[in-house]
Amino acid sequence: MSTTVRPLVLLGAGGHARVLAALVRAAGHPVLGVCDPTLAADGISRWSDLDVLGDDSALDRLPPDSVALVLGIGQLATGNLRERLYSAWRARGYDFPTLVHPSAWLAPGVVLGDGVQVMAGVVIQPGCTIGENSIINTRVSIDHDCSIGNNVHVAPGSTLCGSIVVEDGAFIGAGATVIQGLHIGTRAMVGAGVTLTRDLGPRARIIGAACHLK
Ligand code: JB2
Repeated sequence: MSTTVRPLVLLGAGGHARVLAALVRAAGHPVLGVCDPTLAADGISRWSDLDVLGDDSALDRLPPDSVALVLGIGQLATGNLRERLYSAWRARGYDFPTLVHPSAWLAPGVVLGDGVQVMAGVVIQPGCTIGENSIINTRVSIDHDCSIGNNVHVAPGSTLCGSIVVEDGAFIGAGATVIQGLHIGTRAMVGAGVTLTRDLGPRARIIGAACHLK
């Protein structure tokens, strides 16, 4: 888990970034500003009470030893922009500190990878591990001994009962419930509101409340 005293630069200025702007403010982290190509193209200089630094080329003036980055682009069931930007900026030497909202409760010993974002109201119970660049979104509950991979998004209000394995790039939709002991494969998707009662293979998708994958 990386921590930092360097000022933060937020990448992106959409819905996910707005939640993160509130998180870093609540946690008291210093923020230099936001990089966003759309705001830059529109000539907008302030967003969410932050200075707009420009598009991502503004980082040419801000080397990795002077700032750390916050990835303000979310991850939905499709698309991999978040994952691509994380890898690209890491390769250029930038850190993405772990961010935890002050209202989240994490049991002692929970392990968070670099760039993990834990939003308001989250509970993570003992024995859990969360991989790099994953989003544990608002009011998620992750019970004991779960292993969450890299680049996973657990969307708002979902519940993971204990001893679940979620592989890299998987997406758990808003309000889903996953019963204990299941395995969710790489880049699999659990739709919003689904109650999952069996394993899900790699890239498998399940949509609709309380249904099963054939
Ligand atoms: O290369 C880029 C880039 N490409 C798009 N660099 C930077 N720094 N920013 C980039 N963007 C910006 O990402 C767009 O200009 C836009 O401001 C933002 C995407 O905003 P949007 O609201 O479309 O998506 P989001 O990822 O913030 O939020 C979605 O995912 C969240 C998890 C929404 O659906 C939310 O409701 C959801 N909670």
